[in-house]
Amino acid sequence: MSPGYIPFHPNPSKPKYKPPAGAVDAHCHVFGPEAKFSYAPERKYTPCDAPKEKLFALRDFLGFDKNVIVQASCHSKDNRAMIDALDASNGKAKGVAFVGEEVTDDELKWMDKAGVRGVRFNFLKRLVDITPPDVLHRIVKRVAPLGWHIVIYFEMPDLPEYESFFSSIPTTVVVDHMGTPDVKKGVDHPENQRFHRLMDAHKNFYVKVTCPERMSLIGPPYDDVAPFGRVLVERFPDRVIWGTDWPHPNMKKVAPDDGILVDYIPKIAPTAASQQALLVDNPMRLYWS
Ligand code: 0GY
Repeated sequence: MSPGYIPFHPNPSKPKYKPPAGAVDAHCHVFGPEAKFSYAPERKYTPCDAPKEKLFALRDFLGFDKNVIVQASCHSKDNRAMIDALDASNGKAKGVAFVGEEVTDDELKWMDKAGVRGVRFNFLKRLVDITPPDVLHRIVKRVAPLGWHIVIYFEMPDLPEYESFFSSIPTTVVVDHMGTPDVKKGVDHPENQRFHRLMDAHKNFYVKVTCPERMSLIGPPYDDVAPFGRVLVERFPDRVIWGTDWPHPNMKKVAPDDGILVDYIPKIAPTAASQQALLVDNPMRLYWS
Protein backbone atom coordinates (compact mmCIF):
# COMPACT_ATOMS: atom_id res chain seq x y z
CA MET A 1 0.00 0.00 0.00
CA SER A 2 1.09 3.58 -0.63
CA PRO A 3 2.25 5.39 2.50
CA GLY A 4 -0.72 7.15 4.10
CA TYR A 5 -3.23 4.99 2.23
CA ILE A 6 -6.14 4.03 4.48
CA PRO A 7 -7.65 0.55 3.97
CA PHE A 8 -11.44 0.25 3.85
CA HIS A 9 -13.47 0.16 7.08
CA PRO A 10 -13.09 -3.31 8.62
CA ASN A 11 -16.46 -3.34 10.31
CA PRO A 12 -19.05 -0.91 8.89
CA SER A 13 -22.21 -0.25 10.89
CA LYS A 14 -25.56 -1.70 9.87
CA PRO A 15 -27.51 1.18 8.24
CA LYS A 16 -30.83 2.22 9.72
CA TYR A 17 -32.06 3.16 6.25
CA LYS A 18 -33.34 0.22 4.20
CA PRO A 19 -32.92 0.68 0.44
CA PRO A 20 -35.83 -0.33 -1.84
CA ALA A 21 -35.86 -3.83 -3.36
CA GLY A 22 -33.43 -4.11 -6.26
CA ALA A 23 -31.24 -1.18 -5.14
CA VAL A 24 -27.99 -0.63 -7.05
CA ASP A 25 -24.68 0.55 -5.60
CA ALA A 26 -23.68 2.30 -8.83
CA HIS A 27 -20.13 3.34 -7.98
CA CYS A 28 -17.68 0.94 -6.36
CA HIS A 29 -14.41 -0.74 -7.23
CA VAL A 30 -12.52 -4.02 -6.91
CA PHE A 31 -8.76 -3.97 -6.35
CA GLY A 32 -6.70 -7.09 -6.99
CA PRO A 33 -6.05 -9.35 -5.26
CA GLU A 34 -2.56 -8.32 -6.27
CA ALA A 35 -1.32 -11.92 -6.38
CA LYS A 36 -3.75 -12.58 -9.25
CA PHE A 37 -4.36 -9.16 -10.79
CA SER A 38 -1.27 -7.03 -10.31
CA TYR A 39 -1.53 -3.25 -10.10
CA ALA A 40 -0.55 -1.15 -13.11
CA PRO A 41 3.09 -0.03 -13.29
CA GLU A 42 1.94 3.54 -14.11
CA ARG A 43 -0.42 3.77 -11.09
CA LYS A 44 -0.26 6.86 -8.87
CA TYR A 45 -1.17 4.98 -5.68
CA THR A 46 -1.10 1.40 -4.46
CA PRO A 47 -4.35 0.41 -2.77
CA CYS A 48 -5.11 -2.39 -0.36
CA ASP A 49 -6.55 -5.50 -2.01
CA ALA A 50 -10.34 -5.15 -2.16
CA PRO A 51 -11.53 -8.36 -3.81
CA LYS A 52 -14.94 -9.17 -5.26
CA GLU A 53 -15.98 -11.46 -2.38
CA LYS A 54 -15.67 -8.55 0.07
CA LEU A 55 -17.63 -6.27 -2.25
CA PHE A 56 -20.48 -8.77 -2.66
CA ALA A 57 -20.62 -9.40 1.11
CA LEU A 58 -20.82 -5.64 1.72
CA ARG A 59 -23.57 -5.31 -0.90
CA ASP A 60 -25.69 -7.87 0.98
CA PHE A 61 -24.88 -6.41 4.40
CA LEU A 62 -25.92 -2.90 3.35
CA GLY A 63 -29.20 -4.13 1.81
CA PHE A 64 -28.31 -3.64 -1.84
CA ASP A 65 -29.02 -5.99 -4.72
CA LYS A 66 -26.53 -5.02 -7.43
CA ASN A 67 -23.23 -3.26 -8.11
CA VAL A 68 -21.73 -1.14 -10.85
CA ILE A 69 -17.97 -1.72 -10.67
CA VAL A 70 -15.90 1.17 -12.02
CA GLN A 71 -12.37 0.56 -13.23
CA ALA A 72 -9.98 2.57 -11.03
CA SER A 73 -6.70 4.11 -12.10
CA CYS A 74 -4.54 1.74 -10.03
CA HIS A 75 -5.42 -1.03 -12.52
CA SER A 76 -5.20 1.37 -15.48
CA LYS A 77 -6.29 -0.34 -18.74
CA ASP A 78 -6.02 -3.86 -17.36
CA ASN A 79 -9.72 -4.51 -16.77
CA ARG A 80 -9.34 -8.20 -15.77
CA ALA A 81 -10.07 -7.83 -12.04
CA MET A 82 -13.28 -5.89 -12.82
CA ILE A 83 -14.38 -8.38 -15.51
CA ASP A 84 -13.60 -11.30 -13.19
CA ALA A 85 -15.94 -9.73 -10.63
CA LEU A 86 -18.69 -9.27 -13.24
CA ASP A 87 -18.32 -12.93 -14.26
CA ALA A 88 -18.68 -14.06 -10.65
CA SER A 89 -21.67 -11.84 -9.86
CA ASN A 90 -24.51 -13.98 -11.27
CA GLY A 91 -25.71 -11.02 -13.32
CA LYS A 92 -25.72 -8.73 -10.28
CA ALA A 93 -22.88 -6.50 -11.43
CA LYS A 94 -22.18 -4.35 -14.48
CA GLY A 95 -18.94 -2.55 -15.23
CA VAL A 96 -17.34 0.65 -16.44
CA ALA A 97 -13.97 0.08 -18.12
CA PHE A 98 -10.89 2.15 -18.81
CA VAL A 99 -9.57 1.68 -22.35
CA GLY A 100 -7.14 3.32 -24.77
CA GLU A 101 -7.67 3.59 -28.49
CA GLU A 102 -5.44 0.55 -28.97
CA VAL A 103 -8.22 -1.63 -27.54
CA THR A 104 -9.28 -4.21 -30.12
CA ASP A 105 -12.84 -4.88 -31.28
CA ASP A 106 -12.55 -8.39 -29.83
CA GLU A 107 -11.64 -6.98 -26.42
CA LEU A 108 -14.59 -4.59 -26.58
CA LYS A 109 -16.89 -7.47 -27.48
CA TRP A 110 -15.50 -9.55 -24.61
CA MET A 111 -16.11 -6.71 -22.18
CA ASP A 112 -19.59 -6.03 -23.53
CA LYS A 113 -20.54 -9.68 -23.12
CA ALA A 114 -19.24 -9.64 -19.54
CA GLY A 115 -21.49 -6.66 -18.70
CA VAL A 116 -19.42 -3.56 -19.32
CA ARG A 117 -21.72 -0.65 -20.20
CA GLY A 118 -19.41 2.33 -20.20
CA VAL A 119 -15.92 3.77 -20.38
CA ARG A 120 -14.47 6.16 -17.84
CA PHE A 121 -12.56 9.27 -18.88
CA ASN A 122 -10.50 10.50 -15.94
CA PHE A 123 -9.33 14.14 -15.91
CA LEU A 124 -7.64 14.16 -12.49
CA LYS A 125 -3.96 14.91 -12.90
CA ARG A 126 -3.22 13.38 -9.51
CA LEU A 127 -4.59 10.04 -10.77
CA VAL A 128 -3.71 9.74 -14.47
CA ASP A 129 -1.84 11.25 -17.38
CA ILE A 130 -4.62 13.08 -19.20
CA THR A 131 -5.64 11.64 -22.59
CA PRO A 132 -6.07 14.28 -25.34
CA PRO A 133 -9.66 14.98 -26.48
CA ASP A 134 -9.07 13.80 -30.08
CA VAL A 135 -8.10 10.36 -28.77
CA LEU A 136 -11.13 10.37 -26.48
CA HIS A 137 -13.37 11.25 -29.43
CA ARG A 138 -12.05 8.24 -31.30
CA ILE A 139 -12.76 6.01 -28.30
CA VAL A 140 -16.33 7.38 -28.09
CA LYS A 141 -16.84 6.44 -31.76
CA ARG A 142 -15.68 2.88 -31.04
CA VAL A 143 -17.88 2.26 -27.99
CA ALA A 144 -21.04 4.19 -28.96
CA PRO A 145 -22.24 1.42 -31.32
CA LEU A 146 -22.22 -0.98 -28.34
CA GLY A 147 -24.69 1.30 -26.57
CA TRP A 148 -22.07 2.20 -23.93
CA HIS A 149 -21.94 5.54 -22.16
CA ILE A 150 -19.06 7.73 -21.02
CA VAL A 151 -18.31 8.38 -17.34
CA ILE A 152 -16.39 11.60 -16.74
CA TYR A 153 -14.35 12.29 -13.61
CA PHE A 154 -13.10 15.86 -13.32
CA GLU A 155 -12.48 18.53 -10.68
CA MET A 156 -14.95 21.38 -10.75
CA PRO A 157 -12.38 24.17 -11.23
CA ASP A 158 -11.37 22.43 -14.49
CA LEU A 159 -14.92 22.44 -15.91
CA PRO A 160 -14.42 25.56 -18.09
CA GLU A 161 -11.44 23.83 -19.75
CA TYR A 162 -13.32 20.63 -20.58
CA GLU A 163 -16.91 21.81 -20.96
CA SER A 164 -16.96 22.06 -24.74
CA PHE A 165 -15.50 18.56 -25.03
CA PHE A 166 -18.05 17.16 -22.56
CA SER A 167 -20.86 18.89 -24.44
CA SER A 168 -19.75 17.31 -27.70
CA ILE A 169 -20.08 13.70 -26.46
CA PRO A 170 -23.07 12.21 -28.30
CA THR A 171 -23.68 9.26 -25.97
CA THR A 172 -25.13 9.30 -22.47
CA VAL A 173 -22.63 10.92 -20.10
CA VAL A 174 -22.38 10.14 -16.37
CA VAL A 175 -20.61 12.66 -14.12
CA ASP A 176 -18.69 11.29 -11.15
CA HIS A 177 -19.16 12.63 -7.65
CA MET A 178 -21.45 15.63 -8.36
CA GLY A 179 -18.66 17.21 -10.40
CA THR A 180 -16.65 17.50 -7.13
CA PRO A 181 -17.96 20.83 -5.80
CA ASP A 182 -16.04 22.76 -3.15
CA VAL A 183 -18.38 22.56 -0.15
CA LYS A 184 -16.83 25.65 1.42
CA LYS A 185 -18.05 27.76 -1.52
CA GLY A 186 -21.70 26.70 -1.19
CA VAL A 187 -24.37 25.37 -3.55
CA ASP A 188 -25.02 28.79 -5.10
CA HIS A 189 -21.39 29.47 -6.04
CA PRO A 190 -20.97 30.26 -9.76
CA GLU A 191 -18.70 27.23 -10.19
CA ASN A 192 -21.42 24.85 -8.99
CA GLN A 193 -24.14 26.77 -10.84
CA ARG A 194 -22.14 26.37 -14.04
CA PHE A 195 -22.26 22.61 -13.51
CA HIS A 196 -26.04 22.76 -12.93
CA ARG A 197 -26.40 24.66 -16.21
CA LEU A 198 -24.44 21.93 -17.97
CA MET A 199 -26.86 19.36 -16.56
CA ASP A 200 -29.81 21.54 -17.62
CA ALA A 201 -28.51 22.01 -21.13
CA HIS A 202 -27.66 18.36 -21.79
CA LYS A 203 -30.46 15.89 -21.16
CA ASN A 204 -28.05 13.05 -21.96
CA PHE A 205 -26.10 13.82 -18.74
CA TYR A 206 -26.55 11.84 -15.53
CA VAL A 207 -24.78 12.63 -12.26
CA LYS A 208 -23.61 10.47 -9.36
CA VAL A 209 -24.63 12.03 -6.06
CA THR A 210 -21.71 10.26 -4.43
CA CYS A 211 -18.69 10.83 -2.20
CA PRO A 212 -19.82 13.20 0.55
CA GLU A 213 -16.91 11.64 2.49
CA ARG A 214 -14.43 13.17 0.02
CA MET A 215 -15.95 16.65 0.14
CA SER A 216 -17.15 17.10 3.71
CA LEU A 217 -15.36 19.61 5.91
CA ILE A 218 -16.97 18.32 9.09
CA GLY A 219 -17.03 14.54 8.55
CA PRO A 220 -19.84 12.04 9.11
CA PRO A 221 -22.82 12.18 8.81
CA TYR A 222 -21.83 14.69 6.07
CA ASP A 223 -24.58 17.23 6.71
CA ASP A 224 -22.54 19.95 5.01
CA VAL A 225 -22.55 18.03 1.68
CA ALA A 226 -26.21 16.96 1.77
CA PRO A 227 -27.55 20.24 0.24
CA PHE A 228 -25.39 19.65 -2.84
CA GLY A 229 -26.84 16.19 -3.38
CA ARG A 230 -30.40 17.20 -2.47
CA VAL A 231 -30.58 19.96 -5.07
CA LEU A 232 -29.38 17.60 -7.80
CA VAL A 233 -31.94 14.95 -6.81
CA GLU A 234 -34.69 17.63 -6.83
CA ARG A 235 -33.71 19.18 -10.15
CA PHE A 236 -32.74 16.04 -12.05
CA PRO A 237 -34.75 13.22 -10.43
CA ASP A 238 -34.48 10.95 -13.47
CA ARG A 239 -30.75 11.52 -13.99
CA VAL A 240 -29.16 10.85 -10.59
CA ILE A 241 -27.55 7.64 -9.36
CA TRP A 242 -25.81 6.74 -6.08
CA GLY A 243 -22.93 4.55 -4.94
CA THR A 244 -20.74 3.80 -1.93
CA ASP A 245 -17.36 4.33 -3.65
CA TRP A 246 -16.13 1.30 -1.65
CA PRO A 247 -13.23 0.67 -0.95
CA HIS A 248 -12.76 4.46 -0.94
CA PRO A 249 -9.39 4.87 -2.67
CA ASN A 250 -7.15 7.68 -1.50
CA MET A 251 -8.96 8.62 1.67
CA LYS A 252 -6.17 10.07 3.75
CA LYS A 253 -7.44 10.25 7.32
CA VAL A 254 -10.39 8.06 8.23
CA ALA A 255 -11.87 4.98 6.55
CA PRO A 256 -15.51 5.87 5.78
CA ASP A 257 -18.17 3.77 7.48
CA ASP A 258 -20.34 2.48 4.62
CA GLY A 259 -23.36 2.16 6.94
CA ILE A 260 -23.20 5.92 7.60
CA LEU A 261 -22.98 6.54 3.86
CA VAL A 262 -26.19 4.53 3.32
CA ASP A 263 -27.89 6.49 6.10
CA TYR A 264 -26.99 9.67 4.18
CA ILE A 265 -29.28 8.65 1.27
CA PRO A 266 -32.60 9.88 2.75
CA LYS A 267 -30.96 13.25 3.46
CA ILE A 268 -30.54 13.83 -0.27
CA ALA A 269 -33.55 11.82 -1.46
CA PRO A 270 -36.21 12.30 1.23
CA THR A 271 -39.21 10.69 -0.50
CA ALA A 272 -39.88 7.07 -1.42
CA ALA A 273 -40.34 8.09 -5.06
CA SER A 274 -36.98 9.88 -5.22
CA GLN A 275 -35.24 6.93 -3.55
CA GLN A 276 -36.79 4.48 -6.02
CA ALA A 277 -35.55 6.60 -8.93
CA LEU A 278 -32.09 7.17 -7.46
CA LEU A 279 -31.37 3.63 -6.35
CA VAL A 280 -33.37 1.43 -8.74
CA ASP A 281 -35.02 2.97 -11.82
CA ASN A 282 -32.19 5.27 -12.97
CA PRO A 283 -29.28 2.83 -12.58
CA MET A 284 -31.36 -0.01 -14.06
CA ARG A 285 -32.11 2.12 -17.13
CA LEU A 286 -28.42 2.93 -17.54
CA TYR A 287 -26.89 -0.47 -16.84
CA TRP A 288 -29.47 -3.25 -17.17
CA SER A 289 -31.75 -2.23 -20.05
C1 0GY B 1 -13.12 7.33 -7.04
C2 0GY B 1 -12.01 8.04 -6.50
C3 0GY B 1 -10.70 8.09 -6.72
C4 0GY B 1 -9.88 7.21 -7.41
C5 0GY B 1 -10.19 6.62 -8.53
O1 0GY B 1 -9.60 5.76 -10.56
C6 0GY B 1 -9.23 5.96 -9.42
O2 0GY B 1 -8.13 5.65 -8.99
O3 0GY B 1 -11.43 6.63 -8.95
C7 0GY B 1 -10.06 9.27 -6.18
O4 0GY B 1 -8.90 9.19 -5.71
O5 0GY B 1 -10.68 10.35 -6.18
O6 0GY B 1 -13.55 6.35 -6.47
O7 0GY B 1 -13.73 7.76 -8.01
